[in-house]
Amino acid sequence: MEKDPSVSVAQICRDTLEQNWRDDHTIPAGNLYPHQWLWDSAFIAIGLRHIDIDRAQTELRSLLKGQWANGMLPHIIFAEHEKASRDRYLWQAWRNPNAPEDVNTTGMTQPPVLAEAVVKIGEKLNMKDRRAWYLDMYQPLVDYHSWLYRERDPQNDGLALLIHPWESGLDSSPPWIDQLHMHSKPWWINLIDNRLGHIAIRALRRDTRHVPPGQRMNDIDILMYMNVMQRLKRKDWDIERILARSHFAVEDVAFNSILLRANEHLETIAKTVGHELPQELQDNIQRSKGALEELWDTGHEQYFSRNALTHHAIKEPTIATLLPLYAGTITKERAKQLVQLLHDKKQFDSPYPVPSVPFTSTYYNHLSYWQGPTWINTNWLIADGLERYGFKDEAKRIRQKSVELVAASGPYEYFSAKDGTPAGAKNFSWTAALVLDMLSEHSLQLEN
Ligand code: 2M8
Repeated sequence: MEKDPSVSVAQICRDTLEQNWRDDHTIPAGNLYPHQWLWDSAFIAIGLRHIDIDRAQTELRSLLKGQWANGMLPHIIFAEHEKASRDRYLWQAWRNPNAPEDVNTTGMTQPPVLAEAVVKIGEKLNMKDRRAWYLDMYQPLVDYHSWLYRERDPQNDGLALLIHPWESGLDSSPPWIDQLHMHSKPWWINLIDNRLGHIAIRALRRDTRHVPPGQRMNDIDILMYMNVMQRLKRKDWDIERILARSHFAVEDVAFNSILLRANEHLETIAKTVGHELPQELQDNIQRSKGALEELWDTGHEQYFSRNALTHHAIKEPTIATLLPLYAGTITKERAKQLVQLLHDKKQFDSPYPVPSVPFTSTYYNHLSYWQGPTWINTNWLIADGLERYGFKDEAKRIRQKSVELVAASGPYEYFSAKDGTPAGAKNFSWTAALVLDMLSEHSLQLEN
């Protein structure tokens, strides 16, 4: 009998998820990412549901341990072992009275993919179990989405703002680097931007011990990220104090696209369990439905994130412009315009779609973190959106190529969009989980 190569890809993905499992959750990758990340766990649960539905549910329930009293779901729940103490201490979430007492977390969030994962698991359950599952997750989700609007949309414009690039999940994406250099560059950075300074920063970095430095953020940018984080910490992670004197807040296209889709899932969950969402949340959800249009740039014919305080567009093109497809709230006309970008060889069309920035971007580098490579999670989101807008061939190609990348090299963190070179962390959990999902849901065939 001929060997079916897709079987072995699935097995490699399952092994990765097994290897990265820790008691009640999955770490993104050994060494580089030893804690639990919010949107990673959501993507991971989407894949885990094909292997073990209980484990997928445990993965998501474990996120709730970290939920703050104000509803925020933090972007990381820190591991409790000794080796993680430096990270816990660096963040000091305990300075804020809303932080949970018995677990250590960061003081900021990440894209709200949770409702998507809850629904995807629900789809695998019979109606009685689905209702029970949704009931468990309903109030934490309501609290989280209510927090997003209450604390992160102070202008009531329907777009949530982010206070640190790490909240976007697309950490080093050009709009964030642009804003960082424009509004958050401390005076002393130029003084240490020299050989000795770099040696000192490198000695403190843990990530570049595990991944070649050229595939991670550069030393100065990462130092500036840490500096912004320290400033937020000094304000005790209190949003009013943070925003009172900040110039560094962004209404991010990708994050808001994900929030819009998550709202729709939350409505489904509420309907299934027979609950009415709180009126204020319903109003916010309603208001945010058309808000992405605020971020559309006529002239560049694409979406841009914008500075949340000045409302100036940050005109750095990135993959985020395609995420409104996933939101599902844009018109068919807009969706067609985005598909044109996807077909444009100078922009996003590539042998291994979808590059995290278009080829025309001045930031483009084929292996540099969120500034060029293809990531499987953004592929999953874009393909899901394309399919719902009826662009089935485009969706299929993205999934097919994603699976091929992993079949050729294993579940790496990211890959060159030009030649498929694997990069970043090995045995990366969301890559494994989402490829499993693509294989299970879309009956893809691997060529040869
Ligand atoms: C990356 O972000 C973390 C900080 O949160 C890091 O660079 O150390 C991003 O790719 C982020 O999206 C992801 O959730 C995280 C863990 O995989 O790694």
